[in-house]
Amino acid sequence: MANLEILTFPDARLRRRAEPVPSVDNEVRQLVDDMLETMYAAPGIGLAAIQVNVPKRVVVIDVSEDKNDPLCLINPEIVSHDGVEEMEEGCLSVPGFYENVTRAEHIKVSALNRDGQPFELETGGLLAVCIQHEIDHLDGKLFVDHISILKRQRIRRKLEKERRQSAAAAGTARRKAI
Ligand code: QAP
Ligand code: CO
Repeated sequence: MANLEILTFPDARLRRRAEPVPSVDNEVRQLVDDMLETMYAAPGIGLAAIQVNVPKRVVVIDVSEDKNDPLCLINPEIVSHDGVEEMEEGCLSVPGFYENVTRAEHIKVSALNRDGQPFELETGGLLAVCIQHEIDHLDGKLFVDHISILKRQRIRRKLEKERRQSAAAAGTARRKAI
């Protein structure tokens, strides 16, 4: 198991389209386990492989209260959807920022599980929102693409500034250590 590094907006690698998984082998299962460990450690409720710099169509989610109900979706597809719902979303790749996003209220999704078996899931509420958010990641989309350009720019500038400051602090720490 490994706690993987999570890419943060506006990293260009988050904008790639992830490739379908041709077969669910041990390497994919290892990735799923590492992603679950990374998500639980963060802590978060959902993570897509592209966020840990692996451009494959793999998603892990756990919206349970006790964090004991992991869900793995490989090559997920929305089969049908209905209704409209607005919910406040965050993202491990956009740390510290939360905005309202409008999405489908109910969805039916098909995917492969960790054993490579196909399944379908009909759901609503937070789980439905989370699945849509994670499938967006697989197509290089982030929740900030659903908000105004002004808000998105504000978030991008703040995260770029934080990144510069932490890079500068790391440089100082390194020079002190030498
Ligand atoms: C996606 O997001 C999601 O800013 C999963 O500082 C979120 O797990 C879908 C997190 C909400 C629907 C609703 C975010 C952790 C976790 C942060 C997450 C942060 C620490 C986000
Ligand atoms: Co996200």
